[in-house]
Amino acid sequence: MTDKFTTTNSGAPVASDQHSQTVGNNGVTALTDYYLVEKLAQFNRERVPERVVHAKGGGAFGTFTTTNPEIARYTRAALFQQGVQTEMLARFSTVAGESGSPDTWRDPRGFALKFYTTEGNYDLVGNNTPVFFIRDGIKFPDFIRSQKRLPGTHLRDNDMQWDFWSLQPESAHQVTWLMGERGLPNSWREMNGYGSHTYQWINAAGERFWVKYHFISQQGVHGLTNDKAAELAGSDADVHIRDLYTHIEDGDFPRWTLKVQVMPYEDAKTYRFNPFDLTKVWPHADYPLIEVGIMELNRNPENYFAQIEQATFAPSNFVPGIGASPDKMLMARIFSYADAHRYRVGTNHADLPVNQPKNADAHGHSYAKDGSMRYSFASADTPVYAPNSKGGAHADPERAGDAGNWESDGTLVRSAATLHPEDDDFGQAGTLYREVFTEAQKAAFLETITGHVGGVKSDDIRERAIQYWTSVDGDLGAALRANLAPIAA
Ligand code: HDE
Repeated sequence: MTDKFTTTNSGAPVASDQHSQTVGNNGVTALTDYYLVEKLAQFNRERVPERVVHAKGGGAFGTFTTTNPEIARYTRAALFQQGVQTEMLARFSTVAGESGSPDTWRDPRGFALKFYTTEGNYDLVGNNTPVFFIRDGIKFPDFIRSQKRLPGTHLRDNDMQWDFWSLQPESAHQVTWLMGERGLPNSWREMNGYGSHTYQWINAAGERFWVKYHFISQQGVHGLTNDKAAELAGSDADVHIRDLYTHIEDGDFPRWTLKVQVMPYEDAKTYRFNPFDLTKVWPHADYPLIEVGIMELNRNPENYFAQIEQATFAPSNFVPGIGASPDKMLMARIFSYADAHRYRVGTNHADLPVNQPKNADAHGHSYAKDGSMRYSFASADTPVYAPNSKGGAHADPERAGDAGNWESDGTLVRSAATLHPEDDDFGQAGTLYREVFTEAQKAAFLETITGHVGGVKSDDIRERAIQYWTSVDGDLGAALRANLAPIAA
């Protein structure tokens, strides 16, 4: 027997973990057996609601080190100054599957990063693809529901997915990424990460730039075949969680090189397509990649629930020198994530150790107080209001920087107007298929979409899906139609 003794949640010694307290062992159980009650009640409350998207995932801690002195030209953000090393947390995830679903379902992968910087936490919540399915956040609930389960049967459904996608042609670029090898990464270590949105950087002189983030895997980018992914979904549903954990355990730390594309502020006004359109990439020929530094994951979580399940990442967590852009999707996310966290984890989610800022400023200098489960607090003589004459913390526009301010005018509209010559839905999807995919990847791609569209029962939706791919590339659409002819017959 060890010299460690079981206690109740309130620290009192426990008489037994094996036997409830009963009258003469005849089954009449005494309610005074407080430990029995506590143990069963606690068990009923062990779960917080899973994430409504990205429920299945895993992650690790690590560091980000800025190596390029040139980056200070574009941003004053402390973490992007040369030589600065910042502790961080990364969480990788699938999108549509519930928290018990297989790691190897075809899906984009979440690539969520939290940097514990000296100026507060900076969260960059991206995916392993540089674009997204929609360009207006108002459609997000609809999009996600079309990828999940039918209300009646509770089954996922290809008709629902292709009905939505074929009626939302803006999805074509992302669906082309999804049906290619990025949709089935071999492991989280072997995939790139992207901020996806255009963000704003502001340097020490107050000059603004637009940027896009690329985290390039130093392990390469490798995908699974449909067959291998299906096999693993059955034989090892947690293969990606296991892969990341064991590589870090073995000291084989995965690394990514962060590179950015930088667009001068004024270029956005005349660029040939909307540079804030989340369904578009910026051709590297227009804005080449500039190396920033190295991300390394080198420490596993000690407790999955406390440090990964309760981790809360929010695109609204900016730091001085980094801000938003006029991207409708980013705007919607700025509201949605912190709202999700207050609901899912609790009012004081940011007070949990994994989410708490590490910079000295943060402790006792926020005027947030009380609320459910709060346990950190400022000293009794710290004022709880501002302004005050008691030496309490005060706001400072210079420290905060004026990130997020940019010139904007025009009337309030509800519109998807295409204001730039190349604001279209299929162009970049066709370029990706024709110019980036190898011949082998094109063949695998046709096989995948044949299988996926082949699973559509409705002739009308299947025809729309064939039209969708024909709009991406005529030859691809013709080959798909030929493959599906037996079904249509
Ligand atoms: Fe998310 N997304 N999202 N998303 N998302 C969430 O926040 C949302 C979008 C992404 O590992 C939720 O904590 C809206 C794009 C990741 O904890 C929720 C819109 C991109 C994660 C939410 C989007 C993402 C989430 C669900 C359309 C890539 C997991 C639970 C405007 C650039 C983060 C939660 C983690 C999670 C809202 C679209 C990536 C519901 C409203 C685009 C990686 O708040």
